[in-house]
Amino acid sequence: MVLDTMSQTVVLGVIGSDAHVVGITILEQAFSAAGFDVVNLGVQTSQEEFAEAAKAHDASAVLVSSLYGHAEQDCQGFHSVLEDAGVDAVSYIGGNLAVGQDDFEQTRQTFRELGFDRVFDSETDPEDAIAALREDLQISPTESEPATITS
Ligand code: B12
Repeated sequence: MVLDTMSQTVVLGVIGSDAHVVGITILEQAFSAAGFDVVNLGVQTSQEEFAEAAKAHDASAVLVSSLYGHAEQDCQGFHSVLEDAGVDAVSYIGGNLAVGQDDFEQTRQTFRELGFDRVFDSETDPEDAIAALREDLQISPTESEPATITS
């Protein structure tokens, strides 16, 4: 089944004590422009706030951002919190996910094991994340040339 982007809600926020706001502001604009209904929870968002918002809005996707190097600690148990709240959504995480990020494949593996469906680095073009979400939600792309997905 091919779904309409307009019916899809994306919950977006910066997890933990992280206050970096520029990245999610860009993501909010990009996902909105692509036709998604975006709920931006802003910076310093707790796991419970993500779960409550995702449940309340019947979100199709939860997008977590983290820049300050504490993502792994902040995301411990996150998917249990989502599950306990009854959230059934695709989950992505992106940003500066580890201090240094010398080996991103290791970082990706770490966050996949924590339960995220896709893991994006700080060089990610928002259009790549949008293309990935369209693929995961089986939404037909509006562009004739889909972006290459590397996550
Ligand atoms: C501006 C900035 C700040 C500002 C933030 C202002 C604000 N309110 O936003 C201030 C000065 C407050 C700040 C503070 C700190 N910062 Co700072 N900051 C930066 C800086 C220079 C730019 C960040 C930025 O806005 N980039 C521009 C946006 C567009 O890019 P972005 O955030 O990366 O987001 C894009 C991608 O990452 C991706 N993305 C992000 N999230 C997600 C999520 C998903 C799902 C997807 C798909 C994609 C995605 O898409 C976004 C759009 O293209 C970076 C260095 C850098 N060049 O990145 C350091 C940096 C992030 N900061 C850093 C640090 C350490 C801190 C502090 C801990 C410093 C300190 N000791 O106090 C504090 C943390 C405070 C806090 N509680 O959060 C480190 C993090 C180190 C790490 N992770 O390894 C960095 C990398 C600097 C460095 N090289 O050391 N910082």
